[in-house]
Amino acid sequence: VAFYGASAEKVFPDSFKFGAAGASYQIEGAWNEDGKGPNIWDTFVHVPGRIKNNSTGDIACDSYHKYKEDVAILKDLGVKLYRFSISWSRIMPDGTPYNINQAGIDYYVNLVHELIDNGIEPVVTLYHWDLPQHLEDLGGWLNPRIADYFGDYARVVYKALGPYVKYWITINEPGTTCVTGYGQAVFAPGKDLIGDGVYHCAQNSAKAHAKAYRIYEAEFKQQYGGKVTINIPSAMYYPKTTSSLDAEAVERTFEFNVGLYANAIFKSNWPQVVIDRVANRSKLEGYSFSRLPEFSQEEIEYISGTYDYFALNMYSSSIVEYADEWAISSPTIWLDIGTITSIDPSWPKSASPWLNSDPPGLRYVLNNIQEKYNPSEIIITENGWSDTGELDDQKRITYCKEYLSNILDAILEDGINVTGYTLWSLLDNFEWAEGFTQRFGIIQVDFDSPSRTRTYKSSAHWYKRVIQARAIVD
Ligand code: PNW
Repeated sequence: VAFYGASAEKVFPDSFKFGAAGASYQIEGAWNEDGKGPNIWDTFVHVPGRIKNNSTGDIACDSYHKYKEDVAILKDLGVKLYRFSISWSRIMPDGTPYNINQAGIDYYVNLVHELIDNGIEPVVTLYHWDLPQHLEDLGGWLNPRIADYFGDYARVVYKALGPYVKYWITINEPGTTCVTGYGQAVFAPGKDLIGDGVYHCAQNSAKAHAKAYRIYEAEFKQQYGGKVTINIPSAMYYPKTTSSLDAEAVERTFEFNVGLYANAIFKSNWPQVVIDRVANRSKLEGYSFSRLPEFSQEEIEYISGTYDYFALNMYSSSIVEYADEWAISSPTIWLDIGTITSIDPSWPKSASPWLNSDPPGLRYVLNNIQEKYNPSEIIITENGWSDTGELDDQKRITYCKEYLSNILDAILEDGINVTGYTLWSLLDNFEWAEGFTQRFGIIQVDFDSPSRTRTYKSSAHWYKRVIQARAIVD
């Protein structure tokens, strides 16, 4: 095999595990089978006009029925990690422990056994955006009690899967839920509360995560020895110019997009720049208080330090520029941030408008995260490329090759302890509001065939060779 570019003959250390990822609502289907309750995505997709082509995840990849085939593919690829998420309402139909659906628990226990029997380690996300509808009816992520509900749910899952799972993720990308679901009405639950709901959601996500972490720590850690964290996405943000104003704009962008969800956990409290800017603007807008809710001292201490590793999602980069204070208009997080973002036109474009290829960005982000939060271990829990589903997906191969090469350099040259990579995604799947129009899989799924036939793309054959060589090959 030929080796690739700058990473010629460099191999991934033994501590590094290759993997692949997916999420419950995007792949499982079986939306109303075997006692599963409705969640906010079930509700959202059935409202005409919400999703491209009015597609739904009712069947998706049908992984609820086809998980053994999926695991066989994972085994053939040679991956050692499989990241999947649990559908909360599949095991607790209304989200509360009053009614536990044994069929739902059995599904995940069977999946985990199938993985382990085939030498694949599960990386389990408790929450990947599919909130039980009943809990949304109580206010969802805007209701401070969500932390208690989430804690009860986490305990049920830890009990069922604790012996088999060493890597836990509480919440996938709280920021995407808070901004896109509660701020912009683009994702479920479709709320348009960009000036304040976003911040309540961010606070309740931190509290819920911490509760689930503390429950594991107190009741399961000693026995099972697993690691728990939250999952945080970060793009790379470059300053537009070398001016100090643009440097500050980059810092603000990072703290509002990453720090808003990470700081309380990996450091302490909200980032100061977020506290200051939201307070300032709230005052200008006539509020007698800040739209950013406060944490009590007790909450700050309870949340701080609730991580055992860093789970990073990284796809893309953007260029950030200082923006003059806008005139007072309705409050939004965008005005609180006060920047203009753009992209470098030379970055190759995927099928997703927000996703452009800038491979060195990943190495920068790994260094930023290491510097800012100093985790002892980082797993890249998502990274991948979208197209329209072609089998000969050369652009995906190029993207993954170059991003993996930068991971390798971060490990070998920068000394960052990246221990895993779960490529997004194993299968073409339901891409949220985009339906099936953007495909991320290294395995093609035929959504027109009742059997949801799986076919290897060129990238799957390539990834298999990379895993075998433990090096970046052509
Ligand atoms: C992730 N961004 O979302 C999600 O965790 C997946 O469920 C999703 O399928 C995948 O990425 C692809 O979209 C993201 O704007 C959404 O940087 C947006 C961004 C990043 C990740």
